[in-house]
Amino acid sequence: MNTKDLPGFATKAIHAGEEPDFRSGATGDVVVPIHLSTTFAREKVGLPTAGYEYTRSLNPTRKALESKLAALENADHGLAFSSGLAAETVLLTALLKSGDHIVAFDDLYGGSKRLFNNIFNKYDIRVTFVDASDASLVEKAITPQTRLIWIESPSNPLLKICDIAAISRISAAQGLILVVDNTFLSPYFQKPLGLGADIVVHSSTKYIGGHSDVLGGALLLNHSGYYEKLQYHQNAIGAVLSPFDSYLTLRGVKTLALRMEQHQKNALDIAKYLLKHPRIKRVIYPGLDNHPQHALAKAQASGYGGVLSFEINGNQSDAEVFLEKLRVFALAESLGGVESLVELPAVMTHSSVPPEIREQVGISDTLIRVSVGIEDVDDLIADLKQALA
Ligand code: P1T
Repeated sequence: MNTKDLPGFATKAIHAGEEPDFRSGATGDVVVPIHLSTTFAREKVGLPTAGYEYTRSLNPTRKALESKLAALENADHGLAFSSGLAAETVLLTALLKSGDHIVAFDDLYGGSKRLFNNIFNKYDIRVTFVDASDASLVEKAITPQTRLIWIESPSNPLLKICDIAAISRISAAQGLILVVDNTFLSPYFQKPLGLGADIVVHSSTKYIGGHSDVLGGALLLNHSGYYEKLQYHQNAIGAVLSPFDSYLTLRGVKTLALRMEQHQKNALDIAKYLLKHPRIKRVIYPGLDNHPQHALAKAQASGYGGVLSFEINGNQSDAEVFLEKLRVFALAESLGGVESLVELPAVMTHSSVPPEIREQVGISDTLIRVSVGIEDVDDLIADLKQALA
C-alpha cells in the first residue's frame, strides 16, 4: 500500500509511515516497533544497513513519525524534534545568518518570542513584531534584510487569524520564507502549505501527541533544498525526538481526527455558555460569529479548534480565585491534550513577554486561556458554573 495515495485524513493518520514490512525476515508489524538502538551495525565498511548509521541522524521509529506527519500536512518532507522550540531553533539556525531580519506576529507563544528576542538577537538576527492579522502591516515591516515571515493562526493566546494566502503572496513576491506555526488547529483543520506557506511548525506536544505525556516538535515542508539544510542542522545540533517519544506521538496522532472534532464541539458549547454569563466580559473563539475574523477562519480552515480565551470581570485576583476553584479543569500551561486545561497567560505562558508589550498586544491580567478537552461537556460546564458562582 502506498500511503501517499491515501485520500482520507483519518486513514493517513493511522496508516502513513507504518506500512507493514513483508520483506524476508521482517515480521509484518502493524505498529512500528520502538527502535531503541542508538547505533546500527553494518556488514561492509562503506555500506550502512538500510541507510541507518546512528540514531541522531536517522532512526526507524522517528522516521515513521516524520513520514506520517508529512502525509498529514500534505508535505514531501517531515522532521521530528525534541520539542516545538527545538524545531524552531533548528529552523532559524539552518535558514538564517547574522544580519537577517524576521517579521513576526506580535501574538505568538511567549517562548517563541523569547527565543527570537533573547537568544537569536545574540547572533544579530533581528525581529519586528506586527499585528499580522492585518496583512498590510506585515508588508510594511519588510526591510531589505528580511528573510523570513513567522506567523501563528489562530494565535496564542488571543486567537487572532492571519490571512495565510494573502501573507504568502506578499512573502513570495519578495522571495521570503513564510513559516506558519499550525499547532492550534493541527493538520486536521488547517493545511498551511496548501495556502502558500513554505514551512509548517508544530509543537507536537499539543494536539498531535494529544495526551499531555510527550514533548515534541515538527517541521513539514515541500522545498527539498530547505529540507536538506534542516536535516543537516537537526543532526548537527542533535535536537531529535527520542525513539520512545516518537512511538508515543505515533500512537497519539492516530486519533487526531476524532479528538479534534470533539475538542471543537466542546469548545463551541463552552464558548456559547460563557458568552451568556454575567461575570464574563468577552469571549474569544474563532468559531463564534462575533469573532472579528470568523469569516476568514471559516474560509481558510475546516474548523476552529479547541482553544478559547475569555476575560472575566474584575481584576487579576478575581481571575485567580476563579481558576483555583475549578475542579475538572486543571490549572496548567500547555494545550491540546484530552484533558481540559486553563491558565492565566499574563502570569503563566506569556510571563516572559514584558508587561508593556502584553498590554499593547491585548493580553490583560484577567485574560484566561482554556484548552477544552474531550470530557463530557456537561461536566465541564458544571465546573465552570460552580467556579463562577
Ligand atoms: O513547548 P514546546 O513543545 O517547545 O512548543 C513551543 C510552542 C510552539 N508553538 C506554539 C503555538 C505553542 O503553543 C508552543 C508551546 N505552548 C505552550 C506550552 C502553551 O501553553 O502555550
